[in-house]
Amino acid sequence: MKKQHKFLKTNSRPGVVAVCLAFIMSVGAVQAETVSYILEDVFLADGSQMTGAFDWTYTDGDFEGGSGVFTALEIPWRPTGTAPPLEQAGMVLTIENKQIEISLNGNFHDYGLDIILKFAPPLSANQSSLIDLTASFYECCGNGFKDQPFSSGAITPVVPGDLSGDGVVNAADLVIAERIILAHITPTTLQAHALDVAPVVNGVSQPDDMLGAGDFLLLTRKVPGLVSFWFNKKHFGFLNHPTHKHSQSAN
Ligand SMILES: [Ca+2]
Ligand SMILES: [Ca+2]
Repeated sequence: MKKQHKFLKTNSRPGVVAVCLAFIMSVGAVQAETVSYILEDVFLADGSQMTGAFDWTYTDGDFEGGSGVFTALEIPWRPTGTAPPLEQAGMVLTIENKQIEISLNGNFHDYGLDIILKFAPPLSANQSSLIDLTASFYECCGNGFKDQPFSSGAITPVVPGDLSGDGVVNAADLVIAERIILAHITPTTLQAHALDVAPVVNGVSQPDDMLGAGDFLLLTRKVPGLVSFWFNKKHFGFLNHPTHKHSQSAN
């Protein structure tokens, strides 16, 4: 007991207390970071495409320990009306840094939905992870007719405004953006997500799944640093909306 008392006494020195307080304050200041990803060119062996996007939120220094939430998802061959909507309890949507699992809980077990997408390498904040085509599989629709492997795909981080895919946002991206908005070129899935930065509400980018003049104008202001915003993709409730539409609205 005498030793313990001495130990406590040592720790109660003002300097140590200050260090402890600083530590507590620094822990309290740990920031949550979010990276948005898309399912890029994820195709089944029969040629149908699975599309989706999710946010990965983690605390500084613990990327692997983050958690993911889908913001969009469309599962091929999934008949409407025979399974619970994706936002309901029947869906099991598990995103980890090495794999995604999509299945149904016991009440809907007969539907037979079971999808595993394994990544190699694990999620990265700035690089694509390829789908492991051997370890991933797709089972759907209860009768086995649609069960098949995946034939391609990657999990790719989206840098808002980076349409060229080089990780930085500059004039070269504006050139691409202009051509997309003028419908001179069709955006890739990655470009469609990266360009969808408007509208901005209270300083937070809230993509609306539409590409229009508002997105382009925001980008022209962001490139020279006139605006700063966070890319907090709003959660869409897992509606099937993988296709970005051109819009003439200000959004
Ligand atoms: Ca770029
Ligand atoms: Ca938009």
